[in-house]
Amino acid sequence: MRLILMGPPGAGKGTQAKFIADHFGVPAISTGDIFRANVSQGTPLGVEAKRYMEAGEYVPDEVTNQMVRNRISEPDADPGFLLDGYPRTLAQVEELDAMIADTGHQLDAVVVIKADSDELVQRLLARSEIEGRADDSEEVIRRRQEIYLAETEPLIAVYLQRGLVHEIDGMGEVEEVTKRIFEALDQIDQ
Ligand code: B4P
Repeated sequence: MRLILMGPPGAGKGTQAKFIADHFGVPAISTGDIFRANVSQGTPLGVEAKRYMEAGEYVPDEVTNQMVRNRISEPDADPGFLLDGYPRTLAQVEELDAMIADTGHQLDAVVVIKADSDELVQRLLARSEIEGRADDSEEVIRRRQEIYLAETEPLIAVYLQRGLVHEIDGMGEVEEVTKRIFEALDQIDQ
C-alpha cells in the first residue's frame, strides 16, 4: 500500500498514522517528525528547518523533497509506505509522482482527515501544554492554518480528480476516527 495522509494541523495525522501503518505493515513517514528529529540533533537540515517550523512556515520544497526521496529509497519502504504530512505543496505533489513512478508502482489512496477549526486550535493548544512544541503557540497555529488553506487544501482537488480521496470525519474519539479510516481503506485492500 502507498498511502498519503492529509489534513489541517491538529486533525490527527500523526496520531492516526501509526495505527494505519501498523495495520498495513508499512512504515509511517512523517516529514514533521523527521524535521523535528533533525532539529533536536542539530544537523544542518535541522538548523535550516527550525527557522521555518518555528514561524509556522513550510520548509522549502527542494529540502523537503530530497529528504522524502532519500527516505522512500530505504529498503523498509519497498513494500509500501504511509506519508504523513507530505505532500503539502503542488511542487511536492509533482515530485512525489516522479518518485512513485520511479518505483514502478502507483499511489493507492489519499486519506483526508477533516475537523472543525475551533477543535483544531483547542487540540494544538492542549498539546502545547504537554509537549511544548515550538510551533504550537496560538499565533503560530493560526499561521499554520492559513498556509494549509492556501497551499495544501487545494491539492485535495488534484487527488479527487484521480479518484483517490477518502474523506474522513476526524471529530470524536481517536479510536472512532481510526475505525472510520480502516473501514474506508479496507475496501481498497481486497
Ligand atoms: P507536522 O508535524 O505534520 O504537524 P501537524 O500538521 O500539526 O500535525 P501533527 O501530526 O503533529 O498533529 P496531529 O494532527 O496528529 O508539521 C509540523 C511542521 O513541519 C509544519 O508546520 C512545517 O513547518 C514542517 N513540515 C512538515 N511537513 C512538511 C512538508 N511536507 N513541507 C514543508 N514543511 C513541512 O495531532 C494534533 C493534536 O491533536 C495531538 O495532541 C493529538 O493528541 C490530538 N488529537 C489527535 N486526534 C484527536 C482526537 N480525535 N481527539 C482529540 N485530540 C486528538
